[in-house]
Amino acid sequence: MVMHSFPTLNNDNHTIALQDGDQSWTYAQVNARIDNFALGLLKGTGDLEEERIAFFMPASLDYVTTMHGIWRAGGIAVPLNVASAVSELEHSLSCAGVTRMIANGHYRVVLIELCASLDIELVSCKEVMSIEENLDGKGLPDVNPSRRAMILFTSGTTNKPKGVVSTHRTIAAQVTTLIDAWRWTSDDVIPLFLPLHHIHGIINILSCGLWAGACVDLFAGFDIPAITQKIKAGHYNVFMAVPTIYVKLIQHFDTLSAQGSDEEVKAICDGFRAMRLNISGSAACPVKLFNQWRELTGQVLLERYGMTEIGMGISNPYEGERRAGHVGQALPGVDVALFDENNYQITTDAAPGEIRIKGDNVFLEYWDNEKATSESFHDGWFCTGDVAVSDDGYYRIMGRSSIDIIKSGGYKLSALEIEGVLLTHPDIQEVAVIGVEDETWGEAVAAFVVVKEGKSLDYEALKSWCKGKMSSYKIPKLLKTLNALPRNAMGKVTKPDLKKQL
Ligand code: MLC
Ligand code: AMP
Repeated sequence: MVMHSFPTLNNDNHTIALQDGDQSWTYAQVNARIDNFALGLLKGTGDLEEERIAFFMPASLDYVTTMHGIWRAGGIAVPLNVASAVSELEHSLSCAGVTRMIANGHYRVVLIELCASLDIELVSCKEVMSIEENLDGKGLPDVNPSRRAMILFTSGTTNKPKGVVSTHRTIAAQVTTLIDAWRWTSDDVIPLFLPLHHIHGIINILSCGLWAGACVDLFAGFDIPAITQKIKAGHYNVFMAVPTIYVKLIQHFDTLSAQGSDEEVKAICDGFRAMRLNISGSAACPVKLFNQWRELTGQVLLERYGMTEIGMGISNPYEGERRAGHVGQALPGVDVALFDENNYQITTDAAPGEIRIKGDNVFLEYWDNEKATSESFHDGWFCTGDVAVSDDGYYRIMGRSSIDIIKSGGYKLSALEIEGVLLTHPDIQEVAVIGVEDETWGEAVAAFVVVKEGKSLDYEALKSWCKGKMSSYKIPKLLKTLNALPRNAMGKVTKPDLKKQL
């Protein structure tokens, strides 16, 4: 039996799976294209045997074809961040031992040198596509669900991102849990504008949508005018985003109102009002934002909590109370518990502890990093590093155990990774990076630097120096120069003291 990567992607289904601008494709069309692509990848071999194949493309038919084609041919999909500086990709590619890269057009051009230097075959989606007819899955391997399917890179408390490996079974568990919990059906239509190298876009939107037989409308980025036009027209019934997107929408409404376009604001808000579900996640949704959104649109945001390593773990209910400032309860099939520093499980309300997770939704391993994998589990529980309390059964996130992880606009950033780049600046002697509270981004990256003797540094100069050396969303939003960084008796920078200096 050939395992088709997703149940609704079959040749008899003539409903619309994907939209992109004025184009659309049925499940049958997407399915046939994926089979051809998978055959083309195999080049006559029976199974890719977990070959790591990376792809560098925005949300598109080609993205879906590539991701599922790799899965069907028995490979491991390594989706890359199209907003990365090319210099940042080398680590992921060499860490995962990538041998082939799929990219089109200008995305392909920028990778030519890098791929050549790493001995990676660089091909376009079209070049891979088999010229054989669709053989209805014939010639494709039978991929056991326990096999590795995907590697997503995530920042951590070390300065190099780690490759989170999920199996086909992990992905199926993550997807099916959400389909039930959030009542996905084939009548759903959802816009997808989030980046497609993270689970929020890949699992919660794209994969749940395709598994449920729904219609996913693709955007290369958060294109407010295009998306709000369709919201106004009542095109969507589900909307999922990070809190920053809701903040940006409210800012957009303010701008429209200031231009005298209250009617337009009302029409967009009515589009949201008519939807069956609005979800917020990937970062804390402030209570103020939760209330503002309800006042504007009548939608009670469903907040949920997740992580690259676990998919979604905790969610407010579809039916029942969605509590502001809380992420809800354990999702079905996911075990959630709080533990104190001595690894004792906390059973009383209001006592903070680290969130730990068990279940089929949990990833298999960090790629090629046994040490990090074993350190992140305790007694079979995955240790998230997030601290929460339970308020009569509803979890409330208190923060993270590490100050070196920053969540900006839903992106997880490593302070140490950013510090590592800033330290290569010729005028910087010492640097410490932290996240500071910010209304739009949740947290904004702030850099505290000590410059070399006789040198000075202004913000604009630092920002332009950073371009091309790191993804633009990692570039500090604040710069403060100090004579010395605050340190404790051991010589370690006391980052909490830096917060007080702002
Ligand atoms: C963009 N910019 C950011 C930023 N995004 N700065 C800080 N943090 C961010 N997240 C900066 C750019 O560098 C640029 O700066 C300016 O903002 C405009 O860029 P843009 O690309 O036009 O912005 P926009 O399209 O509005 O992007 C904002 C956004 C995007 C919110 C749409 O950040 C985004 O898609 N975030 C979601 C990330 C995500 O999917 N996370 C989920 C991870 S999974 P300048 O100075 O050059 O103008 C996970 C698990 C879970 O967390 O639970 O889901
Ligand atoms: P990532 O590693 O990029 O998948 O990000 C996962 C992290 O995002 C989690 O460990 C949390 O710190 C954070 N996160 C996700 N959802 C929420 C939420 N609803 N509230 C607060 N933090 C969240």
